[in-house]
Amino acid sequence: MLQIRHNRLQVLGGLTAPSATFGKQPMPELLAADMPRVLIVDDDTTMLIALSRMLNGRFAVQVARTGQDGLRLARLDPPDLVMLDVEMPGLGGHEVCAQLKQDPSTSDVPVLFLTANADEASELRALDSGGADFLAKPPRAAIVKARVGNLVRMKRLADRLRREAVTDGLTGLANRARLDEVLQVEWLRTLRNSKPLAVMMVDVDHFKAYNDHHGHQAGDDALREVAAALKSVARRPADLVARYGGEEFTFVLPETDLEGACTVAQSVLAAVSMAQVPHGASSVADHLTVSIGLSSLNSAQAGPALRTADSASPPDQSPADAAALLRCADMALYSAKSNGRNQAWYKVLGSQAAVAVGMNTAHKADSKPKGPA
Ligand code: GH3
Ligand code: MG
Ligand code: MG
Ligand code: MG
Repeated sequence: MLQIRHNRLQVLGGLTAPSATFGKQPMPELLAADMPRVLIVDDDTTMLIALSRMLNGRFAVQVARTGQDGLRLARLDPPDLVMLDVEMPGLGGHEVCAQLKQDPSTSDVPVLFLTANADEASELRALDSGGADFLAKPPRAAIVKARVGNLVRMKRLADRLRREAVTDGLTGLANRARLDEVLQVEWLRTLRNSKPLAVMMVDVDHFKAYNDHHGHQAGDDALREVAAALKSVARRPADLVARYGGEEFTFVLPETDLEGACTVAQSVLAAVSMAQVPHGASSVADHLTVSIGLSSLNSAQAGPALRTADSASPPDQSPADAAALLRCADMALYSAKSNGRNQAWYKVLGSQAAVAVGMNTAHKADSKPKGPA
């Protein structure tokens, strides 16, 4: 039933389920999607079996017999908890824990130490090396379940808080804090790798009028629809679409040149139009539309652009930076608005003027613009 291969064994879903044994067909999809995952690392196979049995049913258990294998498995797919034997030949538990804590991909995974040496000094050392808790061998089932349960609950809560800290509550898109962080990272990466970077500001047209006409609740629903349409366009893994604030959204498109960004902008105009969210008070169309301003930084421009403030902005002595790229996109957005909305304009960082990307696609034939552009 339990097979050991290459000095490690892997148990998915518990030791007693035949489908869960390593070497047969492991079927992760059979696991409850949110079953907490526990990785046990111990050189003693009897201990691995005993601990796995204790956790079976409530946790998806994976095991490793060496510190090296434990580290490798943890990095491959970080679990919710690592149970770590202190005394192992080769890489010992303290060293494994220290390495897990140094690696950003595993640093948030709590470590529960197991040791036969339950004295004060070894308990302190375990905690000093970054361990979250400590269990004396031989382990007792009730205590193991309680400690593992507590640590996993805290880990999941911390994960949720981390997720919520970077997510916009209304739309589920990345929030402003996440946008700032990603933009800064991508800006620096662009300068380092000499790859282009594009950003795009997307602003819903006549949204105040939408709220006034359809109600604030419908306004919230409409923003969710727009967010879904934008999300469907940002397809590359590195693309980010965030809610900048209110009815404004921002795309960060790494390794995307001006031409690529213009294509994305046209897809955004089309996707929002196709969502066909009725807008009973727009001068532009009978459905919700957006205006877009985009800007790009090409690798060849990275040098000069870094030294020159945007030439069209008011006198500004500060060097160009990621924020300057956003400001530049915002100026292009202003042009898109003042030229009739439901269109995209671009402005290259350091250039004088914005240029139209797309044509108006859905003007109401009989409508006059309402209010100032
Ligand atoms: P323009 O075409 O020039 O962009 O006009 P606009 O009416 O869209 O722009 P304005 O800045 O005048 O108004 C933005 C509106 O967006 C006003 C505000 O009430 C609404 N808004 C911002 N955030 C939310 C939100 O979370 N929910 C709802 N329902 N409305 C919001
Ligand atoms: Mg041992
Ligand atoms: Mg706005
Ligand atoms: Mg608006």
